This record gives sequence, structure tokens and C-alpha cells, in this order.
Amino acid sequence: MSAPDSSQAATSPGAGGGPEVPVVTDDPYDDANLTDPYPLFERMREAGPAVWLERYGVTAFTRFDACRSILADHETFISGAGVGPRNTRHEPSWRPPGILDSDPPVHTGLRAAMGEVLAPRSVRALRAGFAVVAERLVDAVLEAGEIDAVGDLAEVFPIEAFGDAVGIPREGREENLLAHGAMNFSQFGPDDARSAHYFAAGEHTTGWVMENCRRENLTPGGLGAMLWERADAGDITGDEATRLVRALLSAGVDTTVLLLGNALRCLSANPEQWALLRENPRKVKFAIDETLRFDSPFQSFYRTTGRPAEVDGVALDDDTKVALFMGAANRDPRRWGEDAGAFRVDRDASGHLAFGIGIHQCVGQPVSRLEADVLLGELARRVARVEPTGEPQPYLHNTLRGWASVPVRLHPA
Ligand code: OVM
Repeated sequence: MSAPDSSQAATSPGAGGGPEVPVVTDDPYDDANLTDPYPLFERMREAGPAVWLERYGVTAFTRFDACRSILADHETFISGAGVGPRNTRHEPSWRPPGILDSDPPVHTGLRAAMGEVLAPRSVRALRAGFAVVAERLVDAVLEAGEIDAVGDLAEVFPIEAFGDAVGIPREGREENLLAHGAMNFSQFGPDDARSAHYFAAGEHTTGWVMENCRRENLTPGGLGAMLWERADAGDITGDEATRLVRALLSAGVDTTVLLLGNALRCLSANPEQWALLRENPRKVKFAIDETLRFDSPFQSFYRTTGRPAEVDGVALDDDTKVALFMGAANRDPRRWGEDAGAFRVDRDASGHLAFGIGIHQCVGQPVSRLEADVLLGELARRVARVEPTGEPQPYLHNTLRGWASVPVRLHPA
């Protein structure tokens, strides 16, 4: 474990609203730290139970137990003031709040409706359709041999399989869904040149996305139409149904694309781990959790104190933002042992924070897990070896982690 470097002063003066914790002057959102966040995450974890991010004027938590207990305590650490760095009690929010940035009791009804639509029974019914897409896609990539595991696999599968499951038109998915997600997720990080880029690149997608949240544009029987049935039943309003379909479309695509790409990157870089999957396809489920832990697609969220609080001896005033780096918590050796930085498909990585925990824990995770299970399962059966053929290119985003491209050659089994 390395000692804190010189950029970390003893403690914050407690001025500027910060508690007395070590100061970190490094920028977790700069290119170098987004490319490889883990050295800085280690310094932050080892500096203290929390650190003061001087550049952003916010207290940040990176240790597993602290992040977990904050996420689990939705009464002290509320979401209704926004789950990005801006406090939407005092600043305008980018768009009307939805399931993600609401608290009980508003959240409760939204969550119940979404939970019903994404219940195990309806998610299980998606497997057959996903399997058809996976089989065809793996035919195509095996035929091609040398591919980009992101552009040719990870991006293609959710756009087709999840798009069909929600029940949106085929037309326009490629141009809109990923750019929309990258824009949407930019609101959960700082306002900087990077987020400005994703907002500019995603602006044109809002009309298409909102149009496809309308009931008349959603295929009967799909997840979107099922949310509208909750409105028919009087459980939610039409406006809420619209926003829940929006949540499916804005939260459900990029995250799964990154999960798939991160898994393929980890497995291609660790051929012995691919061999373990081939030997025992039941390990695919473990590989999914280990990928979520090792390179969490969703790296960070914010909460706001709804009353004065204390975490690990760190006192926090009421109405104060805290940053939670789940990507760091998921590498914390206190929780995962000294080999937390190793990717092992035989590790029990369950309990990681990539999907959060508590009342806001990802409600879509069964769908995402199913997509990953079906695609990686098909690959594990039919691909003997995933050989890297070039340097993976990182995907830089303030909130998300993954790869823009992972060049590989697939060797058929
Ligand atoms: C949204 C949204 C909803 C749920 C989760 C999420 C993980 C975003 O409506 O933007 O991010």
C-alpha cells in the first residue's frame, strides 16, 4: 500500500464547508485519472475515511464500508437534491426529476411500478429473444474473425436486444441511444469541457427518446408498454410512465454496453480466465459480477445530507453534497483482500456496489445481467480464445468507465 503523496495536506481547515479530512488536490475527472483511476483511488482510500476534493469543494468517500452505509441510509443521504454534484434544491436541475433523483414517498410508487415491470417473471421471458440475437451476432463476429469487441459486439447487442425488449422502433437506435446515455450520465459529474462535449453530442437525441416514451410508439407486450399498463391500472400517472420509459432508455443501454466491453477487455487480457469460463460455463455469472466489481461501469454518484450526519468519524452538516466513488470501494482491499486489483472469475464478487444498494439499487439489473449472461455464455461456448490484437482505447466519461474500442481476434472453438 503506497503512502499518501505530497498532494495531500494534513487536513482541510474545515473552511469552505468541508469537514476536517485530508485534502486531495488531484482531479479524479482529468484524462489521466479517468484513463486509470485506480492509483488515485488507492491514495484517496488510504488518506482517510473521507477526503476533501479541493478542486470541487466536496467530501468524497472511497472505502467500501463507508460508501455502502451511505447508500443504504436513504433517509440521511437523500437523492431528491440530485445525485450529481449540483444541489437541485438551490440550482435548477437539468430535467424534471425521476425515479433516480427522488426520495420516498414519491420514489416509492415509481419504484414499485418499475419493480413490477422488471420482476423476475417478465425478465425471464426475455431470454429466448436475447438468445436469438446473441446466436446471430456470434455467427457474424466469428465469421469476421478480427473485430472490435466494443463496436462489433458490446454496442450492438444491447441496442438490438434491449431495444426490442423495451419495444422501441429499430429506426434511429444507433444514432440516438448511446449519445443520449452519455449525455444523461454527464449530469452526475462536474460541468467541464468533457460533459459539455457529451451534452452537445447528445442534444439532438432528446426528441427521439421522448417521442419513443409515448405509449403509441411502444410495441405491445414490451417493457415500455408494460409501464403504460401500470398507468392504466392507476398505479402511476401518464407523466410518470413517460419518465419511467425514459429511465429505461437513458439508464439501460450505455451501462450494459460498458459491462459487456469491460468483460471482454478483462477476459481477453487474462486468457487463463477465459479458459476457466470455457471449462465451466456456470462461471459466466461470476465473471459478470467480477467485471462489475473490477471495472464498475458506473463509477460515482453523489448524495446530499438531509440532516447532520457522521460517517467513520467524519461529521457532515445538513444539506451538504458527498461524492461516492463506488469504483474505488469495489477495489478496497479492506473488503476484497490484498488481491482486490486482480481480475479472477472464481472470486465471489457479489455484494459489490456497482449497482448501488438500498432503495435506489439498480432496478434494471436483472435485465442487464441476463443480457450479459446470454451473450457471454454464447461466446464462452463457441470461442476458444479471445486474442488481443491492439491497444484498447479508453472511453473517457466523468461518471462511466469502459473502453471505446477493444481490438481482438476470435478463435472458433
Ligand atoms: C435516469 C436514470 C434512472 C435510473 C438510473 C439512472 C443509473 C438514470 O432517469 O436518468 O442511472
